[in-house]
Amino acid sequence: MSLFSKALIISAVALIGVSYAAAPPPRWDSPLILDDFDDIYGDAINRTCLGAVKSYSVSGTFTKGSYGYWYVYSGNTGEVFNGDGGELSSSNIKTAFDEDLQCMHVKFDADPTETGAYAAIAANLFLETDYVDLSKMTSFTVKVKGSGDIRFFFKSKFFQTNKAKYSWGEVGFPVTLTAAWKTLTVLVKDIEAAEFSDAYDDGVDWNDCKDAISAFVIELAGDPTDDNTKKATEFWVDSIVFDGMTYLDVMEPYDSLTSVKVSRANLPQSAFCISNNQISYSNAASGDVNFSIVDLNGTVVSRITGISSVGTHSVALPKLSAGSYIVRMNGRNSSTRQFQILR
Ligand SMILES: [Ca+2]
Repeated sequence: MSLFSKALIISAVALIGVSYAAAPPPRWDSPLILDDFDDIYGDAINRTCLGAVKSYSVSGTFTKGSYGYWYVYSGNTGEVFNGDGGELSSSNIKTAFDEDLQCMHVKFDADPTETGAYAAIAANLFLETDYVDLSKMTSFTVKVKGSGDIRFFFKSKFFQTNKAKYSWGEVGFPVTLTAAWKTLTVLVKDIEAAEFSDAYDDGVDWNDCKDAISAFVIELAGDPTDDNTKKATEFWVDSIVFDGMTYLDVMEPYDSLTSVKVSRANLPQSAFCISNNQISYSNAASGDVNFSIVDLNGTVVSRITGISSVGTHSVALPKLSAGSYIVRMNGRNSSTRQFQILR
């Protein structure tokens, strides 16, 4: 036996030896994730984790409602592209998300001589007309990398109400991107109106806006070291979390929660475990669950329909040839696990 194959078997055994502890059931008091982009294999690719929760609450059973969705806008020479350089629009917003990295990957461009250029990708928290109270938020955290300058900001009722006075400059935080991933946590005290805006001059900040927020936006920002000109920007964004808040804090109507049971497929951190050639999972409420088994070339080698009723279930893994596979649990928010088969 060559050293190589020995090493391969040892590492495979180590992997198989891992017994995944069953994850605790997801709870309404889980951290409030706007989006982790981990459910991008679903057919409602532009929906956010947060939006999925609301659609469940309203109907009492899980539906893919039109809540919490990503969209793009641009103008005055500003443009929005996907990672492959294709122009993004609402009809192809799916391509704004990298399926391998399970994150957003977008490029902005604008004529640097056009001072009014703008380009952005945004998520309504629920609907454009729904204002959400984020007063309890202590900071927001986002994983980000890339090149150029972007700004995260929150669309608020305050700016809508005062649009005659403040035509732009909604409260947010600018970031100069770096090639390596970094986890950025922005304290609410650092969220303020955009520099050079009338709102900035008047000291408008998070406290003015926090109780009525409609959207989270990523926009092309000026280079602070170079006259604030807007240059081509490329970025990857992942795991947008509103720290200090849970799903309980944003559910409406709050009272309906007591009668709503949560399907783990509908919440972030849905989970399952693999052991003894079986996939085990549990449903807190009934709802469709299915699994895809994918080889390392990305080919789906098997699809398994799960049991949809309430309770803990196990489904058998099919016969597979030796190799490495990824199992995806497909619900509103999918999760994945990797495993290896030895023969
Ligand atoms: Ca992700």
